[in-house]
Amino acid sequence: MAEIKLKITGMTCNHCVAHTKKSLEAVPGVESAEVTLEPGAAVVRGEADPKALVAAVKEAGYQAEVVSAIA
Ligand SMILES: [Cu+2]
Repeated sequence: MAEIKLKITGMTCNHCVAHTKKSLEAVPGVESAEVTLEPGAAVVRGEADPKALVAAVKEAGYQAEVVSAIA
């Protein structure tokens, strides 16, 4: 299973964290997503397209960039 790490900016509270987690877990292929506020980051497990993950975070109202993607 692949593990993709994202840097996320724009989250300010635990509501943002929950919103981001929900958005990531809605992306096809995602098994689980762990999101932290400080530092703003996510670890996504599954077989998702990293670009789709970034797009989902943007759609939720935050900014994301891929830090690493381990197949
Ligand atoms: Cu918030």
